[in-house]
Amino acid sequence: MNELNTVVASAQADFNQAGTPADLENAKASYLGKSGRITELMKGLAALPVDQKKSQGAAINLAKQAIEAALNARRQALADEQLQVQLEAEALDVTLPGRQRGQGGLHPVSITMERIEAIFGSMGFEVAQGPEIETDWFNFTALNTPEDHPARSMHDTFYVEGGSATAPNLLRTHTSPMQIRHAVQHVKKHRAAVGDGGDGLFSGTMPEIRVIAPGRTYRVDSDATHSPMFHQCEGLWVGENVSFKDLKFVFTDFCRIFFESSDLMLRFRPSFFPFTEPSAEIDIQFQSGPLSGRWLEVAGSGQVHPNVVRNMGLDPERFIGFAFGMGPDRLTMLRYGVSDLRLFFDGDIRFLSQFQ
Ligand code: 2NL
Repeated sequence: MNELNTVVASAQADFNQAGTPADLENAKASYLGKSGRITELMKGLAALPVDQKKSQGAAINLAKQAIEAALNARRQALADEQLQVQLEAEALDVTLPGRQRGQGGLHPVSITMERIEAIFGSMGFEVAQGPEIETDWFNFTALNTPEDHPARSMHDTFYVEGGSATAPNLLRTHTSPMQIRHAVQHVKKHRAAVGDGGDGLFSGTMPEIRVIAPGRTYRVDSDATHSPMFHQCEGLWVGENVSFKDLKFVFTDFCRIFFESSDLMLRFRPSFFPFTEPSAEIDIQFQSGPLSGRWLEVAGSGQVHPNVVRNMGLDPERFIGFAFGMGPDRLTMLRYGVSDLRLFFDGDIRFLSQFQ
């Protein structure tokens, strides 16, 4: 009896000493294994007389159960300990703030484009958008550009596949071709609506054409103030009685709203473009702020050339109007005081995020 108590006490002590499940299983073997203490005691029963066999057998069984109970308790304790360590290692601080998704925003030139569209929209202008790959006809010929004009040279224009050998397709160098497309459609739709089947120049009555064409344009040019891809926004207003006075009013109003400056001055300086006659560069002058007092060129403009009116399908004896073209990239530089155009196209988030 005494010996059994000692064995149980010794097993409990060994089990409690075991620091890992592997140690514990080793300790178990020396009591319950093939040649463990309990197993050896069981084997010894065979040599005892029958009357002692029964009582001694029951006593060994009790000891064995006590050892198994101690073993299971220690197994559980080790498992609990291990779980505790794991929980501590994988602890989450649920009070930390969540990770935020970075907030996106509009590119500064897109902000300018949206402002331009909203301002001209409020003056009754439609917005026309169309192909960046153009034909020679829409980009040059329809706009009264002479065959030998330098803008047509390979040094200035990106030519692409398609079109004819003498008039290859190209990346549009301005957004005027879109205005020609819009005007031609406008005239066609109107003639169909009023049942006019004629195919000559139109000289009836028709709602005015009032449209802007914003978008990407391309020229072979690259330095601090020129990018091979840049933006343009052109405007066109054609009707029976639209004059230079209307151009001055519309563009002055636009500039004062765009630059949020009611005392902004404008100057129309004589110039030349193949598609307008007469033509004028438009300069602006701020009356306050860092650019105040300097004349800054912001757009080209003029009365639409009769040949261009004709290419819209309209009789120039009846229809007249004005057009203008401006660079939203440059307008953005002026509005925010940016000195290098290339910053807009480098995609550096440190620069771009300043406009949000
Ligand atoms: C400039 C010059 C200009 C036009 C663009 C135009 C369009 C049609 C008919 C006639 Cl459909 N003209 N556009 C007219 C004058 C100047 O732009 O320096 N742009 C940045």
